[in-house]
Amino acid sequence: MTRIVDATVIITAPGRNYVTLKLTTEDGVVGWGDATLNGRELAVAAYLRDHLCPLLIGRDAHRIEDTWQYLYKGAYWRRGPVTMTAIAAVDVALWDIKGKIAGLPVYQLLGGAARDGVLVYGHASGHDVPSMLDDVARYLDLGYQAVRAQASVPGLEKTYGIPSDGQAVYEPAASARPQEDVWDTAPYLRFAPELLGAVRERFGFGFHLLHDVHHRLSPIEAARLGRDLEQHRLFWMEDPTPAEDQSAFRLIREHTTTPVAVGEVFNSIWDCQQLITERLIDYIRTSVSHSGGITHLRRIFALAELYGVRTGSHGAGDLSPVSLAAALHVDLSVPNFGIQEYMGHASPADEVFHTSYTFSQGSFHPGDAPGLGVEVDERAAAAFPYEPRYLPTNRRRDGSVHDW
Ligand code: KDG
Ligand code: MG
Repeated sequence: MTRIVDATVIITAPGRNYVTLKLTTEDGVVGWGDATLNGRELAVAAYLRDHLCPLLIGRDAHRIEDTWQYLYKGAYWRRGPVTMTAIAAVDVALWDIKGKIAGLPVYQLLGGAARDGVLVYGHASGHDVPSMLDDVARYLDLGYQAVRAQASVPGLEKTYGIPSDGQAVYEPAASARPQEDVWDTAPYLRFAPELLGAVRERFGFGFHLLHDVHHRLSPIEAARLGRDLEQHRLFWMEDPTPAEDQSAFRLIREHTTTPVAVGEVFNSIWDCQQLITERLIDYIRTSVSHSGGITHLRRIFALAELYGVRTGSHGAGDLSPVSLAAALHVDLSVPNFGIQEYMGHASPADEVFHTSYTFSQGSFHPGDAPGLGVEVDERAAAAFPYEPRYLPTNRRRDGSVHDW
């Protein structure tokens, strides 16, 4: 028995907002969990502070599965991003503690390394095709073997996912309300095949090419896009349609062999059960921090393995370095690993989060420090206070709200 004696929530904004859970045992062992939910950070912080932290005091830090079941089943209200991000933070912090007590990196507790490294994809983008191509070249020069390509859609004033000039990452500006962007599907559907074709024309087929649709299409539009992209041999077409409509993917599947990846907005195995068991997708993008932690993510990945679906976890900059480290430990150990997203973090983040993962030739390794291999500098964190920031909202040209 190793009792938890303290549970503290830290909110900090080194480049963007992050919520971090710190659990401390009676022996002074500290575990960290990421509780960041982009644009809804304070809701998870309150869920933890008001409802979960008091329940954790006095519990045995070693009983990870029991704590997961207790927080999930015991609440009566199940699932949803706020609940599952809060449970995830607890779960990941407990795995960190278990690893530190055992003197082993978390991946060793998960069965050990099933591969030498974790293939990642980087985010190339540009305001037009030539600048996007230069960005793809930059990633290939850095040794990446997989690159996601996005570019501003001609005719639209703003396109999500394209950083301002000179910025490495795209982050929402501090603001009390979400910015509102105009979205128009027709020019996007004309432009996307041209954009991805330009990448293949200049760089060939010797690396993995990915593209994110951000849930913007109807099923038949997605089917058409998938067909138009087949010649460019994508690694995946991500989030073609709003993800909660699982049966919609059947229609996409019937029309195209372009592989499909979905799941960054999912929070539980129930959200992707049909997609996996009916083999409607190729990659499941659930993440450690938004899908109930290591304990639940492993369950999703095990179900996916039965149906030949591979993993491709979300890893945007709004998932903190604690999340990325936890993801790398899982990725290294699961048999059906596919790829891991790596967007990186804005530079002040490394003042707060001290990491031990390493990058080489397009792959990451989580390192061999006991636990996750990430420590949080609370004094540095205090220098970056929270500011409200939101993902943008989309409206069609007629003013109506469009899907994300
Ligand atoms: O919080 C949402 C972002 O992480 C998301 O929009 C980024 O789509 C994204 C991706 O694939 O990283
Ligand atoms: Mg995405």
